[in-house]
Amino acid sequence: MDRRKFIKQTALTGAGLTLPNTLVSCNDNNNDASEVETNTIVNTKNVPLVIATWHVKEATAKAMQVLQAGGNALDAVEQGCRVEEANEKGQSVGKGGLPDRDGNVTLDACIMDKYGNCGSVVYLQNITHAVSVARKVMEDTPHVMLAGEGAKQFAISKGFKPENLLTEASKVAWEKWKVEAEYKPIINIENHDTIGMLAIDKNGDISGACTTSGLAYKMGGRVGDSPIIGSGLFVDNEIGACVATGLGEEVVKTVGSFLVVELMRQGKTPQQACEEAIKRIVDKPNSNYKNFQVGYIAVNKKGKTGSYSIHQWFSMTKFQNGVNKQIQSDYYNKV
Ligand code: SD4
Repeated sequence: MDRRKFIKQTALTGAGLTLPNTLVSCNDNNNDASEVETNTIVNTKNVPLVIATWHVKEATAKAMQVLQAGGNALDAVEQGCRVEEANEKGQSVGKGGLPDRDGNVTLDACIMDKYGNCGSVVYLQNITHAVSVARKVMEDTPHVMLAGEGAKQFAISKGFKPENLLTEASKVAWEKWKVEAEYKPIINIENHDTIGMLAIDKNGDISGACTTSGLAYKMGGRVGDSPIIGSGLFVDNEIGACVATGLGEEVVKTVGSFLVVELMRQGKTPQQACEEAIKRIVDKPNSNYKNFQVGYIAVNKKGKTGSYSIHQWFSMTKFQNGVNKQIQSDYYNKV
């Protein structure tokens, strides 16, 4: 089952399905709930390291290739995310991303380096590699965030080539959706996923990136958590980093990735921090959590990782010590 269908199905039914045998159990998540982290020392045995949301082994392999060649974490996450952006079969990111209700593919992305510098693009159209445009915003402008037509013109001025991102497959899916679609945001009939990636390089420095076409069939102009620093992504090179996936509105409301990093700063392991951040969402008065998915992945300065989601079937891809594997995430809603 593709992950979009899975998220939709999980959101609607909470159904428990058979664990795909390619997945590694969440116990392999290099976490230890009883251990209080000090977070200050890089464990050189654990690095370099790459983790990413969902099953994206080609993307993590590309990022690890950069790190093994002596590249830094920033280059690694950019190159890794570009693999998914260029993948037309992935209907959540870059080229081939599912459009909004009006048929426009609009991209959100951000990137953050070891110094706490960051760059972001929102509502970017016709440019496949949104993550690289975000990096240019970070490095070549005095700003953090560029939106819409301004972001597109900036990208073109930097040599990015405009192209049509709506593939035939995504157009057909959109036209099918339109037959029954109500023109208002009903979250549990929508599909979503994204790629977020975190890396630690051989020097022990951390960077992260996140790129998405956002919610399929979203309202025109809608922007999610993915380009919002602190929500979709946060990196603190002293402590660790976190990246989010799922229903961006709920991540933004709790400033999710910043929250996870701050919880690690207070001594929680990456796993404990992800669990606490998910709990913040589900424990809200009148929380509608049974109808949406949110997942976090996190890494601390020691190279320990964690992942957690509201519903089953969220996973993380992790490349460490020569092994590139998909790890099934533990989750909250076990009823
Ligand atoms: C958004 N968080 O636009 C993104 C989409 C996503 O899994 O991550 N989907 O809300």
